[in-house]
Amino acid sequence: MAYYNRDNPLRLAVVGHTNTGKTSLLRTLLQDTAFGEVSSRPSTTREVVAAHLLVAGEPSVALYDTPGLEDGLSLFAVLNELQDPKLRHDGPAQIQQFLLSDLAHSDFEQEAKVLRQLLLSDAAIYLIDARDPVLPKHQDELDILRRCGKPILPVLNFTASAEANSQAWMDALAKVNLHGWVEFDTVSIPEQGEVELFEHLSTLLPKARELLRNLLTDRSQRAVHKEQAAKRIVAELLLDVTAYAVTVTDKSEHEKITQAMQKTVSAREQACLRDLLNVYSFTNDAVNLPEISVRAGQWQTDLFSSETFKAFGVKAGKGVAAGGAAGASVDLLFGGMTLGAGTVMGAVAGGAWQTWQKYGRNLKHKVQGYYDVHVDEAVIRLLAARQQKLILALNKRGHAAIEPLNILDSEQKFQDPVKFKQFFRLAREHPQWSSINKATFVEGHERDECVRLIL
Ligand SMILES: Nc1nc2c(ncn2[C@@H]2O[C@H](COP(=O)(O)OP(=O)(O)OP(=O)(O)O)[C@@H](O)[C@H]2O)c(=O)[nH]1
Ligand SMILES: [Mg+2]
Repeated sequence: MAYYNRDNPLRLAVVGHTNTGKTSLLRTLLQDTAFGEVSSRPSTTREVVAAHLLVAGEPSVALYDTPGLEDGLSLFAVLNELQDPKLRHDGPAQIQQFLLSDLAHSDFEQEAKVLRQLLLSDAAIYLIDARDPVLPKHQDELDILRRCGKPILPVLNFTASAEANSQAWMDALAKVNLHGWVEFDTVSIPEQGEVELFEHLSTLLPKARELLRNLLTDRSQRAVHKEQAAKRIVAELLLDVTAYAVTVTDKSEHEKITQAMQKTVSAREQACLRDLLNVYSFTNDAVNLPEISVRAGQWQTDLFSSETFKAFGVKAGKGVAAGGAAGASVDLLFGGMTLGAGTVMGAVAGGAWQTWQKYGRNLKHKVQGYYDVHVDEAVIRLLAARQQKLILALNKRGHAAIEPLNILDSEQKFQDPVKFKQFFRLAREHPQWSSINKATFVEGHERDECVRLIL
């Protein structure tokens, strides 16, 4: 039986001067953007609030958010005044004595809540705003907390700031024999930040070693699952958009249709964003996603390139040669010339059945004067790049962050998903795999295989 469990959770009090980011740290550890109230005003948290971290589904670690300490100097003086000489070497008894005094229910009510909770906890996580200079009020505060006789793990917050005085704080901590600390910016977590935090705690709390090891394993497994879920969401987006096809039957409608497709694709990307935010437990306002300019391309040039003609064993006649002339061939067929139909049908009869199957839908349309409009390949690459960037940013984002993320739509530095080409070709050939085309949407094993190509 593990020492700590749901009936006897490991109790960690998060304490420190006011406005140092205690509630923010809880939000980050709990991965809950809604926990407590975070504000740049001092004394935001007024009561002790508990929340639990799950280990194997059990709430085995209790975190206590506490009100900020404000007046360390006065409290230090009061404690020394109250001090019974017999209790000189008994810090916890001194604190108990203070908690029984009237002052603990009047002038120092907030401080009393913190100390009461710390006496009931197994350890303290002591939050420091590393931008603060080390002042006597902080040192007195730390002295008071140490009297509770609990292990203290200092966490230097705001370390990403240019004004951080991390070294001064480390020196001050060393002077009171606190030689271990963690640098942990609660808004943008350094990689391994959480791991370091819990590993340091386990050196301070030998009985909690097994629990904290399990907690870390749990959290890293959950991170892997999240990433897998996120990749799947993105792959579904890419398949939906790549396979998305709208048939144009009247050329004058082309512009209107492509504009409507742009809107549809943007909405589809927004839905993907919502799903991703949900996987990472962020709210919808966490990310600003600038509209992507979704150009809708066409197949016709591909389809009626001299290459395609070659594939059909059709000899492109005059005006249907390579390069720029491909356009001419389109017009030729578009005009409803029987030449196109006849030639193509002839090719089919001539044994190009597989090729017909591959391009059949579009050729048939084309012959009838229809064509399919698809979203440009460049747009699909851009969508892929944006989602990759977004996932990287969400992985790093702490749940205490308040500023929305800005995802720029630059394509640079990002690689296509592996097997993108294969995926792209396959998706284009199967408009029925796009869930955007609701009327024709077909799920199944083959579609799933296609999604897997880019996971
Ligand atoms: N840039 C940055 N801002 C942070 C960080 N941690 C907290 N903040 C901000 O600092 C302010 C105070 O954060 P809180 O979490 O409310 O601090 P607290 O210690 O709980 O404050 P009280 O409850 O008033 O004692 C808020 O504006 C936070 O957004 C951090 O790591 N980096
Ligand atoms: Mg708070």
